[in-house]
Amino acid sequence: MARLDVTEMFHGISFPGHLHTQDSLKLALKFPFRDSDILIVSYPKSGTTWMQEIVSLISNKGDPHVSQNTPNWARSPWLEQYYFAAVLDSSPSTPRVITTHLPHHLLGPALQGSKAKVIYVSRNPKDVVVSFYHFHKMANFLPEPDTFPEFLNQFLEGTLSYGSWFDHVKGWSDQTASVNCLLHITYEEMSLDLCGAIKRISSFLQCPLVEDEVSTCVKHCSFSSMKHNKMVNYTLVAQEIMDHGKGSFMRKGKIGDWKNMFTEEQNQYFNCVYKSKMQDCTLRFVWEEQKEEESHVKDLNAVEES
Ligand code: PPS
Repeated sequence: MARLDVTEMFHGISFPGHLHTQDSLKLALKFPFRDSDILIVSYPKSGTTWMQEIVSLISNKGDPHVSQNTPNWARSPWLEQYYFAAVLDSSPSTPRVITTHLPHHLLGPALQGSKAKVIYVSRNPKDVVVSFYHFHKMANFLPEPDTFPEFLNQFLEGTLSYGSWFDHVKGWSDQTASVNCLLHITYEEMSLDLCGAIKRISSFLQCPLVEDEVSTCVKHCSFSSMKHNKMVNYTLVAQEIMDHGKGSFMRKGKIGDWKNMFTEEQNQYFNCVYKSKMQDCTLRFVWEEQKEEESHVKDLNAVEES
């Protein structure tokens, strides 16, 4: 299945035709979840692969054998991709670990009534858009990106593949009541305290670890370990599908790389759009940079008021 230039429009969202078909997308919405399933949910470039690795390592008590010998897409396949059913049938993993980029308004109904454990990973959208931009350059199944300013506009308008970041994050965070068992964790939390994040996730999965096992998990899911692990760094994917000469999937793995791409104007515009689109979001996100900017704005307001 190549279909590198095909785009599937599904419920108003575009999906790369290389990995998705109308049938695979329709089937995803009717998937019969089991209460024992673990579902990793994210908007692209938010730390999906990292979470897949963390869950694999936790399930194996820190033993890296599985994560060093089975590709991540076979261990925790994407629900909406065309090969999903075949991979899931042959997957040895119990509980089943499933990944998805689908928004809540599409997948929520299939999860209703299920006790599947959902882990939602989010990341500062400024870093998401930068990571996504670089990924578009190397992934031949995604449209060649325009200039960064144009790409940024498409991100803010929600017209890129997989739809709007804002709708995705708001959908999964505002609807926690309709998902029985949901853990929301950010890329930033994992980056700032990987050990603490692993403990939180293992406790949520009811898979307790002793300190030594936590340390081995930390070691094997560090950025440098994962960058060199071909089961997760996507170097197994053929050059015509991902052009490894144009970049690496494990690119920088940092918080705040957006500062190297955004102009001051773009940052201000982004903050305005963010504020207006997120005003109805009940959850407060602690993006480091945003906090600094907000306190700066508060300071300015205080000066204006005095
Ligand atoms: S995808 O295509 O949606 O599955 O991409 P996703 O895995 O969600 O996101 C890829 C970004 O996550 C970074 N990454 C990590 N950062 C820190 N530590 C670890 N262990 C790690 N693993 C993956 C990866 O480098 C991409 O971010 P950028 O900013 O592009 O480096």
